[in-house]
Amino acid sequence: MQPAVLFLVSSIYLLSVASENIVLIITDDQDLTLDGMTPMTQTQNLIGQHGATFTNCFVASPICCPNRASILTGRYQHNHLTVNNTIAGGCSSAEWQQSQEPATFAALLRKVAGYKTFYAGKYLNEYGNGKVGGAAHVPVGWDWWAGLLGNSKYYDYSLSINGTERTYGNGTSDYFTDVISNLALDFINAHTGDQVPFLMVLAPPAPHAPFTPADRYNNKYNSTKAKRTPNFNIPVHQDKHWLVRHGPAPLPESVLSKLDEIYRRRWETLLAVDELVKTVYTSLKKRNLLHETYFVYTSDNGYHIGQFSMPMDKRQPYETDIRVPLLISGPGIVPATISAPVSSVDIFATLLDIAGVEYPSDGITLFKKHDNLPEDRTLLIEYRGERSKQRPSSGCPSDNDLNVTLCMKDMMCKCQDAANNTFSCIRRISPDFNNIFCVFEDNQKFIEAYDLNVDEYQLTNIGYTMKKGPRHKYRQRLARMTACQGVSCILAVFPKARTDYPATRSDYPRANRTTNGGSNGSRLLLELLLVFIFIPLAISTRPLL
Ligand SMILES: *[C@@H]1O[C@H](CO)[C@@H](O)[C@H](O)[C@H]1NC(C)=O
Ligand SMILES: *[C@@H]1O[C@H](CO)[C@@H](O)[C@H](O)[C@H]1NC(C)=O
Ligand SMILES: *[C@@H]1O[C@H](CO)[C@@H](O)[C@H](O)[C@H]1NC(C)=O
Ligand SMILES: *[C@@H]1O[C@H](CO)[C@@H](O)[C@H](O)[C@H]1NC(C)=O
Ligand SMILES: *[C@@H]1O[C@H](CO)[C@@H](O)[C@H](O)[C@H]1NC(C)=O
Ligand SMILES: *[C@@H]1O[C@H](CO)[C@@H](O)[C@H](O)[C@H]1NC(C)=O
Ligand SMILES: *[C@@H]1O[C@H](CO)[C@@H](O)[C@H](O)[C@H]1NC(C)=O
Ligand SMILES: *[C@@H]1O[C@H](CO)[C@@H](O)[C@H](O)[C@H]1NC(C)=O
Ligand SMILES: [Ca+2]
Repeated sequence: MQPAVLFLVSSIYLLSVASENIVLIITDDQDLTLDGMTPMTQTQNLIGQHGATFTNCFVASPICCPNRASILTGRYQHNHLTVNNTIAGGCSSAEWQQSQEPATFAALLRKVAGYKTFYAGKYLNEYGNGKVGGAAHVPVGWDWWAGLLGNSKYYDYSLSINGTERTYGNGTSDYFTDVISNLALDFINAHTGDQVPFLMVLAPPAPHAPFTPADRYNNKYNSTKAKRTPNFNIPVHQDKHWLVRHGPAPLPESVLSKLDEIYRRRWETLLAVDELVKTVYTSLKKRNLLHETYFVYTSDNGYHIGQFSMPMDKRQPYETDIRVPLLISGPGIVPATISAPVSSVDIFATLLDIAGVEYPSDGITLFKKHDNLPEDRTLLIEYRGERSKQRPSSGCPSDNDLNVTLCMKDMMCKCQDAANNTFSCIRRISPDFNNIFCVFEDNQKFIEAYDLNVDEYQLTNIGYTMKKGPRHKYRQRLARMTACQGVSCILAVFPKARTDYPATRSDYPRANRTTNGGSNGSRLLLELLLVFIFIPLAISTRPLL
């Protein structure tokens, strides 16, 4: 479905030369609900305790490439059109490179606010593929580029270093997280500090499969087991969609011990990330740059291990998979725990706001004033299930069905994904409400809905037991959100915000920033010709569910 497109000319106003640096750390598959932040003690000390800890941050899509695209562009999946982890699904595809990559936060910060930009780590899963430019393709907006070719690995991988492929082997010094740390130090040490601010993005592979800790952290969590949440390995869950119902439940002890091992190894991989954060923090401190640097720490998606007797993965609409950590520290941010609901699509506007740049997106800035973030917000979560690319040889009966994928013999042949594991959900959090409503695009048009105020572990699907009226309203709101663009992604379900959110983002009142240092704001006015797809949507003023 291709929406009608109206091209708007928009302006970007750079009101002051920003002086604040930005360090964004994006981990791979780090959950929040299964205590995925526990190993990050330094990170919690240095960033968390000095800044804002967001307790209700949700991904736009519980999968790597689509959500990384949402972080980079501030757009929901239906707007950036990266729908899965393959080139055909828009992951680092030619279309992405042409239409989305020129307007990532990096491209805008560099072009409009004069930032010097640095990227080291995993980018988009298909980045570096020969069909889409290989290692020679350096995405628009990056001055220093060290992007991983392909998906997360810890050893034996290649990076594109400023467009030239460099391979890394199996030696201790090749450990990817440590390589990122060293590249970051090179960049910081080369930074002269006197003129332009910098943006650093650090995207380590942890705690993604294959869960390889640095040698020095091997077995650090020997006695740690997968978290036994109340929904862990429960035997009956007939109210879930077909993929969760499929296969044996509960899982036998032999599988649980494998899950325990994966859980602890994930934590062990994170210890090197915690060290990376400390290393970067310390070196900025030595360079006397801390007081003018923002840190943002998040993950591209969450993770489940054993919930509802599913082995381990993301790709599901449950809290384990859709919640991610988010910490922000920096000048003017007072230590606080923020419960306002926020999304991965908000990171874009937040980073631009730090630099005083405005550009339309589906999210809102979190930087402005945490207290004033909407307390009542409905967020969108979209996921398109993948099929097998070729006939799998897992040895499971499902090998004949190309519509399912990621089936593992040593996990009782349970499959982690299927083409019809495709869903969209609205997740609402407000002082009164805490719920999710999902509709699957499968033969049953299956509905899952939970009232998390009374059912934190999503044990009871109320999708079919709620009254017809509320279900109809949920459906309408979901339909609006899955078609939203720009401000309508807020307006569609937050009518009171109508006056708060003007028609174009450039009308947005600028927030004042608290800064200690940096260069003076010489006033500049830059005009850019921007193309933005904008569709005004009917706004409901009906009371919300
Ligand atoms: C990458 O390019 C930047 C900017 O030109 C340069 O300063 C840096 O030294 C290069 N990095 C490497 C490892 O060659
Ligand atoms: C690293 O080890 C793997 C598995 O042993 C091997 O296939 C690969 O060739 C090695 N890579 C390098 C660069 O030596
Ligand atoms: C953890 O277990 C492994 C074997 O399973 C053992 O080699 C290692 O010494 C143990 N480490 C600690 C810290 O207990
Ligand atoms: C990814 O999405 C594209 C576009 O919808 C589709 O053609 C392709 O089959 C999907 N890939 C997988 C592995 O499901
Ligand atoms: C796979 O899904 C397609 C529709 O997406 C359907 O036409 C086909 O029959 C399915 N194949 C199997 C083996 O179920
Ligand atoms: C989803 O697809 C799988 C694999 O083709 C099929 O076995 C299953 O019946 C489908 N379920 C629904 C609810 O569409
Ligand atoms: C920012 O500061 C200026 C001057 O001090 C003031 O007029 C303006 O209202 C402030 N803006 C906000 C959003 O607080
Ligand atoms: C800022 O501007 C004032 C006057 O406009 C000047 O005195 C001061 O030195 C400037 N500070 C910096 C850091 O450039
Ligand atoms: Ca991921």
